[in-house]
Amino acid sequence: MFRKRLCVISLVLLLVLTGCGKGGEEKGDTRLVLGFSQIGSESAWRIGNTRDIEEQAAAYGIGLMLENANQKQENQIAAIRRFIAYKVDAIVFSPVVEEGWDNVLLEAKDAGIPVILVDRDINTEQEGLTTCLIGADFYKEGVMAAEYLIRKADSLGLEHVNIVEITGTEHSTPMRQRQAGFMDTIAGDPRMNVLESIDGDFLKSRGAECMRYYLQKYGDTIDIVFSHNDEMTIGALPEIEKAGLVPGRDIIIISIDGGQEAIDVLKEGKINCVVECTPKLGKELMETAIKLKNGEKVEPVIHPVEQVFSDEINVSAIAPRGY
Ligand code: GZL
Repeated sequence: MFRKRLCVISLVLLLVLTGCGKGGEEKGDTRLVLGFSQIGSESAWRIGNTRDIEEQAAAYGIGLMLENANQKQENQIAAIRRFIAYKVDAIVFSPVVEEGWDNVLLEAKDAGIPVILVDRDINTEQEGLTTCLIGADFYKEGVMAAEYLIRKADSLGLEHVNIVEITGTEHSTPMRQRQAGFMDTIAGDPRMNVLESIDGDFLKSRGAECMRYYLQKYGDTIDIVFSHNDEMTIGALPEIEKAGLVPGRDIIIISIDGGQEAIDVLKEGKINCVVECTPKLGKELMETAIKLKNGEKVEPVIHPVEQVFSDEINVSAIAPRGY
């Protein structure tokens, strides 16, 4: 307990001395200060998202107290409580899962601190606990993935399509919405048959495990892999090759995120479709935080425009992705 208290005291001193906490105001530092609880570092997407937010905060001259939760909701809740104690101008977080936020966000509301959701959403009983959400339309990403699959089945003349799904973190917004968009879109197509769906937690290692399980159970009857992020997709590819199958030809691979590594294997023909989910949300976040500080109205939901990269286009022309 002592060590923990000493740690918090040293952190507070660091923040005051660097002007990160509101204690910096006594020195005339009127910079906006944001408290940001980031989910973790589980994927290239997440790392790119963190980097972009840090770069944009520096570009806008906004103070950023960044805490990495290492995929744990309890770490995010503790971080939000620290941000409340430091009286930051706004709390920003990407919720690892959708439920379990009501109490801590009520504390933020009682403290008069606005909460901005970045990337993912929450599901609460209470109204008005957050000010806005800046993040992708995950349902639409699932729809775009399924629309590609329908076009691919048409072009290949497939009459029966066996699909395995590797989902993102259970109870998270991207997992729920990507799955809903995909399944709703194929629901009316009698060719489509979902063999099974397993949680890969957005991790490369879990993507490999899920694919190994699927190949042992279904072998070469699998026609399609629908993977909720590039990390899990990249993890799955060697398992397909070890089984003597050619990814991108024997099994059609559909992924989401659009990071450089996935685009590179798309160019090699090992995957067939990557739906973009941009991690570059920092500029919108900073502009929204400034509007809130100035008492201006902000949009409740801000979705970036996203595209689909696939073997239907000239993939060699895809510019460097930056994440
Ligand atoms: C999507 C984001 C997801 C990415 C994964 O906006 O929440 O979490 O798709 C990341 O790569 O881990």
